[in-house]
Amino acid sequence: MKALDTFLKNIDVNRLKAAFFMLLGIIVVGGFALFLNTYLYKSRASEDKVNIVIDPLAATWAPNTDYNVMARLDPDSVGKRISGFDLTYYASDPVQVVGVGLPVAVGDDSVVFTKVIQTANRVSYVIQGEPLAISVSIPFTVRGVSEGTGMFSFDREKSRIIGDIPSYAYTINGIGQAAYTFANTVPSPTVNPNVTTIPTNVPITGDPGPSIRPTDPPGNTTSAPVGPKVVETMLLKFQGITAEVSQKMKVKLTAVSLTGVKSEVTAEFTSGAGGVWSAHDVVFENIDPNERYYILVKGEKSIQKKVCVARPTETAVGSYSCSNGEINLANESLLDFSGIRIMAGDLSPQDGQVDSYDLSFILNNLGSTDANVNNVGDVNLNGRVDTQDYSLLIQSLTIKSDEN
Ligand SMILES: [Ca+2]
Ligand SMILES: [Ca+2]
Repeated sequence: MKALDTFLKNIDVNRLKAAFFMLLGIIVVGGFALFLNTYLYKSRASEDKVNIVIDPLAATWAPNTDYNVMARLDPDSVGKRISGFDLTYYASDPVQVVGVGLPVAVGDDSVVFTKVIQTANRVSYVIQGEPLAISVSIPFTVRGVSEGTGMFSFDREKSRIIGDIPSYAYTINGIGQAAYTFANTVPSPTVNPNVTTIPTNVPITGDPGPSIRPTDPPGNTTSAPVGPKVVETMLLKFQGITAEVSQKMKVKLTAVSLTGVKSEVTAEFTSGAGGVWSAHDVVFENIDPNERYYILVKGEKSIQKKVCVARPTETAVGSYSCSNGEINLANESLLDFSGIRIMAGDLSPQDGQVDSYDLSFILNNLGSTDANVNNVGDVNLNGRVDTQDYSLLIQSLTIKSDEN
């Protein structure tokens, strides 16, 4: 009798336990699934892809200083939109991510983002209602805590980018991996083996030239002749081109003096490592050694950029701008403009503007790999006209016109 009683009691307890765990399971799984479905999880196979583009992909910077880096979420197909994202990122020593700013919808500032999660290596935002974003830029602040080279990128498995319907996550296609070098003395590029350095044990003698000798009587400054100036090396970087490509690019260069005298030359640039383009022995005619110049740079698919110093830099892509030329062109053998970007957008035939012609050329030729079409519309030189080219033009709409 007692044995039977114990047996029944055990059944009751086991039943209760089973019921409790079943209920708990329903609550946990149901609640978690609802959260994941709404924000994070892929509940059905998604053919559509998004690229995570990091800009810049490579840079050499001073340690212990904050630098801005943009991560852009770009759907790979036209008409696809983003309603939220959950990104897990990582950085390796000495790179540290010290901040994540408010995301912006590229080309549409009416989109409102709400933060869901932010931890040490994870950030998640959803969009409040409509409109949704075509492409999202997220500003990260990085710094190097010591000298050395480190990586910054995103975890494909843990990151989610949500489409225009809840529970519809994109397949994350390409993820850029950035490599940042931090050095106390940034070395000058060694692209030209012909440049010889002066041995340190030989004192520099001789006349440094009248233009940098303020004590000269005024009459002497006219002795330096106006004539051609050969710049041994010029370096450029173009927005959206972050690696070496097997192409050359014709670039129009105009040196403009403070009195408005112009010297124009078209130079052919060759692509190199890290997206740095170089040209050698560029000849500017009629350069006055007593003048200061700025240089206008216009690529085959670019908006014209005005550069006032021989080695300009910028922290955000496209942010460099200047007014007065400070380049003593006659004295410069290296014009290193690779610290800034020449922005894309004015396609052939060029009219000095990023306008509906340029945008519609890309939209009308999306997916094309035809050589003639690519010559006009493949802005990032990846071999086809695609949404990345479109995004690059959208970014340039804030600049819109050639600088002069
Ligand atoms: Ca145009
Ligand atoms: Ca392209």
